[in-house]
Amino acid sequence: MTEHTAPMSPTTPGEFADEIRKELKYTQGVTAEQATPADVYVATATAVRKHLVDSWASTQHDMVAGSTKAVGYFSAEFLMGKQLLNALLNAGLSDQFYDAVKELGFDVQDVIDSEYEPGLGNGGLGRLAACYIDSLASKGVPAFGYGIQYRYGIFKQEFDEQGAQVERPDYWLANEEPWGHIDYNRSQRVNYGGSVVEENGKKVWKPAWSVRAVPVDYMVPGYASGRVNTLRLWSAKSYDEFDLLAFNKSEYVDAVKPQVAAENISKILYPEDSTPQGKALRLEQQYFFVAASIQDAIRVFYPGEENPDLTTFPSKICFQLNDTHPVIGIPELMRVLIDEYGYDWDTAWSITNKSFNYTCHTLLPEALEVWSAKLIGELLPRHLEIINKINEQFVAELGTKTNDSAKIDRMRIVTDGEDPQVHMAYLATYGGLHVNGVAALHSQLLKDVTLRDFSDVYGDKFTNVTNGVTPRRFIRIANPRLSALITEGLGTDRWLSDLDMLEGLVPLAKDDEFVKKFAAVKQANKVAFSNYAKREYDFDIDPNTMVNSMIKRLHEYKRQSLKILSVISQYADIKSGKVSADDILPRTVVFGAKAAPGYKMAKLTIQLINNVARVVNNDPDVKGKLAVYYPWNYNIRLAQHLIPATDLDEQISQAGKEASGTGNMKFALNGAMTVGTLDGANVEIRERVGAENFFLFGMTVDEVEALYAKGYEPKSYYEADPRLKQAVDMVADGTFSEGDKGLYEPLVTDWLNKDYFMTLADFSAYMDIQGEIETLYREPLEWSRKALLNVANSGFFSSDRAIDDYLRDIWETGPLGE
Ligand code: CJB
Repeated sequence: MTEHTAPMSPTTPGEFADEIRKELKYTQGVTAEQATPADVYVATATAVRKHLVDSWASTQHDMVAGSTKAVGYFSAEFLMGKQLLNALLNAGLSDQFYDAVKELGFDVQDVIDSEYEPGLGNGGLGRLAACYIDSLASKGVPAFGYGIQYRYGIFKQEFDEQGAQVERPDYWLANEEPWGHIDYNRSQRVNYGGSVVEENGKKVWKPAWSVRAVPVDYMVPGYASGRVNTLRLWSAKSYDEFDLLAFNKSEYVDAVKPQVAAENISKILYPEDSTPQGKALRLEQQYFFVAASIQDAIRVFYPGEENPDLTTFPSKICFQLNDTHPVIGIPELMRVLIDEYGYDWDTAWSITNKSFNYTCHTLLPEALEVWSAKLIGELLPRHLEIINKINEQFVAELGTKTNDSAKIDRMRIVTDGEDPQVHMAYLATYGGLHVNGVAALHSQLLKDVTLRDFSDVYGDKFTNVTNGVTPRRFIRIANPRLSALITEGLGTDRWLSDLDMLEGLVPLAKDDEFVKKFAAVKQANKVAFSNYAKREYDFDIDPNTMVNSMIKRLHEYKRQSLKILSVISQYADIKSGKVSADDILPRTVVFGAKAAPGYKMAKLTIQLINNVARVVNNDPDVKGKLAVYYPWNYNIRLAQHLIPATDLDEQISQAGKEASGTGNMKFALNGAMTVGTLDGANVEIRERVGAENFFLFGMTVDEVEALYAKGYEPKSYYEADPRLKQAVDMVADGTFSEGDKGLYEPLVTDWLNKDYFMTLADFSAYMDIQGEIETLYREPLEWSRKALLNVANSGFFSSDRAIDDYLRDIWETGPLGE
């Protein structure tokens, strides 16, 4: 497909209204008069799916019949966000929808709000997967997203009276879910446990129990490509529906036990982010979806064939491992090829090796998954044998490449010793063709530090693909005002599938009239966000203040504590009269973040932020000058509202810790200015938008390392900067805990004695740059000019570009029919 502009469907608003009426009547059994907005939402979803079905079918047909290699994106998380507006946009029905809903007598916003956001991911990694399948479809590349349809997504976050995070279950499937199609006819059997025996010289796995993996298919419509791919999320069902014998003995609970155990596999998303969770159930989940997906891919690409020639498999599909979670797929494909299709080891290895690639998303060595061999052996005994054999082959191969036995020892996939451990990142690196990091700096540090031994020996495997975000969701849908202005400035909307075209806005940054229009868009978005925050949270946000946002998971390395300490310092300065009223730039600081339920320091930071907000917002001395808000339950929907309204975003992680970040890209593309460290993709954003259009502060990776080496003493920074001392003292003295000096003691003790992520060391630099930020903000035209240049120069951060990189450097495939 070469056309770029999204085709408008020929369906008229009146016709679309009729289609919605029909769905109301025949699918939901209500008349338009009886219908609620939620009914209209479901009916619209059903109607729009019907517009996509033909393209879905032809895409699948062309994929199987043609010779273009497909991509299987294996990810334990897909954080899709709401589907309705995206599906309408890509079906060319957005305008018709607005008119049709009005014709039916409903409020469009009520209908949109009826959709419940699925939370099948934790954060950046899951959202990236969603952006990538959007871009794959928009480029017309045949692809599957493969993952799990968790029954409970990421927990719902609430705050209690004390400002502490409370987690509530997110039973998203309690509501009607019109997008997923459950396909019982294409289920797969996934086995677990048992033992391996030898029969006729062959290894045979005798599993102890099985689970039925049922696919739930979601259409992934491309923008302006005429293609619709599939997101296939597996749901676990029991084979043993009910044990009648046990039931007859009146042991009802025992009777449903096997069913409950099996269905538990897809019950809940682990709410951890960037931390390993050594839970058996997690390994069960990982194996569950990759085993089902591999069998599914063979079914799809060799339809009806009993003895397929699987040496052609790598030319049909390649699997991308989104972090280490799906790495068990490597021994699984080996097992399938050897045990089920009779290939010899070397042939199976050659097929497997070409079928996988691995994306690493972290720099924290402790966040790379390691499983005990014992656990793998209990759950997947045949896989443990295969992993051990891969390890033997690997160690032998290493012996031909280096004489450094200590290095070989460090690199072992399976460690020696009494309680051997399996390093999934090492297995992925050896078992696949390519390994990539997610930003230039990250990929470099992977090679130099985290996977250094591997890059020494297998340097050719290593590459970088800087992350990207989809401009359809994060500009067109989230920020219609800016989209319209961009289209006006460029004279076309083709930029939505060719984001480099944003560069055409660079000359317009010299045109004061255009810059003023751009500023007016931001102001209108701030008013809209203020209304949204009132409606949803009962917050009173003043849209005439600078909106300063920090939204991401709550993690020590991301340093929300740096931000809140600076807020406390500003508060103290305003309150004490140290800054005169004229010098105060009114600011609204907005946080959004969930903490892993077991992460104590992160949860205490949440409590601190909430209590700083309570004290600051209720203090008449700072009214109109400083306000802090923490909307709970941060999710994609909130991001879509807040990002377009933000003036200044915070990307302040310790250098060398954030692999990439993708929020930073969304903010730049929506015309926020960034204050940030030289970490992750910040480095590339700054390079592209220009150093003069980015507020840089803080230590570099090298400086951080040098300080660790020298011996870091946070207390010396506390003693040296009175602003910092005052802020820390206020946390310690009960100002934000109604006099309770014990509450934040763990935080204060950590800051002063350990502070692994060097919040205190970067504090002064962070405070100092605030002056620069405020000076610029007082010149609205200049601020907006720079913000516009951020938009104009951030086209590189489209997920379409990232997918181009993957296609060229890793997957070696492209759009269907080319
Ligand atoms: N990331 O969201 C997660 N979860 C993990 O378990 C590990 C990493 C994040 O992935 C994003 C997408 O690549 C990155 O932008 C982000 O830096 C990283 O923390």
